Amino acid sequence: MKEQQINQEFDYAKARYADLGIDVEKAINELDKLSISLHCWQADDVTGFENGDGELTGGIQATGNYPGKARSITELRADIDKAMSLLPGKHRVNIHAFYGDFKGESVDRNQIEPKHFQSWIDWAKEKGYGLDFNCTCFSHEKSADGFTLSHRDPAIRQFWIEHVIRSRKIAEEMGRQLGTKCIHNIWIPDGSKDLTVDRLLYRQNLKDSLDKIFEYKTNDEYMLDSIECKLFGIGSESYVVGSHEFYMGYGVANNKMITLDSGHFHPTEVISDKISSLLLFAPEIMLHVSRGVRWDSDHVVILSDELQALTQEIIRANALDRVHVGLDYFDASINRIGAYVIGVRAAQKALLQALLEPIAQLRTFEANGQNFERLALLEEAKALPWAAVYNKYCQSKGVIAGEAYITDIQKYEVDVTSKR
Ligand code: RNT
Ligand code: ZN
Repeated sequence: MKEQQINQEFDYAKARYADLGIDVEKAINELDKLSISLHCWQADDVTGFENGDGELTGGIQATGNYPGKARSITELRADIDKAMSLLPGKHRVNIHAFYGDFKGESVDRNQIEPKHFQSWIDWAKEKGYGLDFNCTCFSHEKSADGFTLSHRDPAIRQFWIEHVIRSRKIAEEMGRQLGTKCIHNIWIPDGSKDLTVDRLLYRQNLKDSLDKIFEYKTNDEYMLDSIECKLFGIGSESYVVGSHEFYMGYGVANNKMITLDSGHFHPTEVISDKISSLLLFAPEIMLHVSRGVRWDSDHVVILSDELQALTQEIIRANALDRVHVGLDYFDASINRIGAYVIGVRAAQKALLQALLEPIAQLRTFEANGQNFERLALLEEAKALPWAAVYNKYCQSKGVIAGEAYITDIQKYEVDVTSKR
């Protein structure tokens, strides 16, 4: 888009929003403060950088074989830098424990230390990114039978307890060095394919393991703990130990942040409506924004009705400081850098639309019982010129506005990823 055109459209949008009493510049400033956490695992189809065959297990699947995936830390960082260059604002990178910089050494999960992540911290510091972190309780021989922290064998549970405590220490160090709180998320694959009779036993084990994990106290100036539930996975269709009720109960009882992943509920169940309930009982919420197509398929996030509902709920609840937006999907069938940019831009557009909502008028209609008026204004708001505001935001940050980023990613593909 030409600069002049962006400016003209923005001026028109500004006047149009002013009619409704909305200050577009204020909305841009708010949006600019919102960091989105980019999951590192989109760049290499959740492979990680441990020695070994790197087979993905745990009931999650990346399908597709689009050429050019990142094969090393250097390539992965370059790809994330490329994606970041096409995103206005300051963002975060969400790293999994098996992406450590092990320098060819064989380091088992119960041996990881902050030093294995120092080069990530240095890179993040240099680029101005925040970091978030995750323990990796899948793609490992000690998770091969589908159980980790809830395993029947206390020695296996202990192995994973050690891994998660070490991961939390790494998160703490990331937050300390970068001066921005690192969120450590626990997601485990535990569950079974078929009917399970000792459901209570595994859940007791998981509760006990979590209690031991959280006995190690971290500094909450540097890191925060979050726990992520799931409905089912491939190979854990009949029973998942860490269900929604399990983690909601655990989180509320122990004051832990709860991660809501859009793909982790029944197909017609949405996480947008969970925000205003959880905010009353959990300290904070982490989002794994994803797009399930018929199942938890982890498709690239797009500007869907549910994404808009999600961001509206955050803004309407005035909860920007308590809800952390992260992405979680892995599509190996399209250009992976493009997948990042589509997802983050969609999340930003949804947040901007929500920030530009004529909320005062909508609330008045609702309070007066004027439900036709409320619905009509919600419909009109969808077509307000928010895209012109987003383009202006991109331009003001020196980032390509509109569809021209497609060509830029194509160029990176020709110059870089196609040569891998
Ligand atoms: C799996 C969970 C989990 C993972 C990442 C890799 O269903 O969504 O968050 O996607 O930890
Ligand atoms: Zn997730």
